[in-house]
Amino acid sequence: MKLIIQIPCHNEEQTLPQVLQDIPLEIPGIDTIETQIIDDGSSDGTVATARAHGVTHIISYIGHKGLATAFKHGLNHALEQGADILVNTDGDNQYRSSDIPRLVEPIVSHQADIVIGDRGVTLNTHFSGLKRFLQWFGSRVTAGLAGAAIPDAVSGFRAYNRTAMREINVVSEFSYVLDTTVQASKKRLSIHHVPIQTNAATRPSRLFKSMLEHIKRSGADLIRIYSLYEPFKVFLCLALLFILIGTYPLVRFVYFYLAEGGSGHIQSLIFGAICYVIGFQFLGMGILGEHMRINRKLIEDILLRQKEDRETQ
Ligand SMILES: Nc1nc2c(ncn2[C@@H]2O[C@H](COP(=O)(O)OP(=O)(O)O)[C@@H](O)[C@H]2O)c(=O)[nH]1
Ligand SMILES: [Mg+2]
Repeated sequence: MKLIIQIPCHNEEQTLPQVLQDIPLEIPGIDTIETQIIDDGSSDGTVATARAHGVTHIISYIGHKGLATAFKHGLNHALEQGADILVNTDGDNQYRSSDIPRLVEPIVSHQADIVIGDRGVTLNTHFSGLKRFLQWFGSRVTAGLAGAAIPDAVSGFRAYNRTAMREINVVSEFSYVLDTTVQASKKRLSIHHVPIQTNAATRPSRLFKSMLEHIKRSGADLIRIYSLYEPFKVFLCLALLFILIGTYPLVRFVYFYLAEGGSGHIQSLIFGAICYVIGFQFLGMGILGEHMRINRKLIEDILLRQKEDRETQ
C-alpha cells in the first residue's frame, strides 16, 4: 500500500521541519510512504526547506490560490501518483505526525473510507474556552446536516482511502473540511474518528483573522453546502413557512367575506396572496434544485469514471 502524506503550506519554513521529522519511517500495513507539499505562493523558504528534507512531491503555485484549491489539487495529484491512502496534516505542527499510524489503521484494516483525527474539542487545553464551545457547536451543526456522528468537524488531520479520494469533489472556496465531510456522508462513505493529541499553537491561524470571521464564513459555507446536497428539503421548508404564514390572513379574509357579505379586509387577501406566491416560488426552486442535484450526480459519475480511466492508463 502506498501512503502519501500531504501538507498544504503557506509560509511554513519554521515548523515544517518538525512536521516532516516526526513522520514515522515505518507504518504497519504500508509499503511506501511519500510526502507532498502544496506551496501556495509562500514568500519564505518553505520550498527550499521541503527540498532539504526530501519531500517527494512539491507542488508550487505562483501567487496565492487558497487552501481549498490547494487541497483539491493535492488530492488529484495523489490519485495520479497511485496513492492508496492520502493523509492531510498541517504545516504549523498543530497535529502530531507520530499519530499517523493510528489515523490510517482503520483504512489499512478496511474498516473506513475516511478517518478524522478527533482533537477532543470540548476538553482540549490548547484551545480557549470560546474556541472549545464554537468547535463543539460547529461540529454538532455539521453532524446534524451530514446526518452522521462527527465529533470534530474542522479537524484538518484526516486520512482518505482511494475510494474516498475518487468520490470527493471539492467545490467549496473556503472550508473544504466541512464541504468534504458533508459530501462524504451524503455519498455514504464510511467515516471513522480516532482520538488524537495536538501540540500547542505555534502561531495564529492563517485561515481566518478572528473568531467572528471564522463563524461567518463557516456558517455561510454550511448553508451553501447543505442546499447543494439537499435542495428540495431546504426550499420545501421555506415554501411551507411562507404558505403557513399566508394561510392565516387568507382564512381570515374568507371568514369575513362570508360573514360580512363580501366587503373589506382586502389587506389580508393581498398579504396572504403574496405569501402564497413566494411560497410556491420556493417550491419551484426546490424542484429545479433537485433536478440540478441529479444532473450534478450524473456529472460526478462521469468524473469518477474519468479518474478511474486515468489511473489504469
Ligand atoms: N496551500 C495553502 N495552505 C494554506 C493556506 N492557508 C493556510 N494554509 C495551510 O493550511 C494549514 C492550516 O492552516 P492554519 O493557518 O494552521 O489554520 P488553522 O487550521 O486554523 O490553525 C497549514 O498547513 C497552513 O500552512 C493557503 O491559503 N493555501
Ligand atoms: Mg494551525
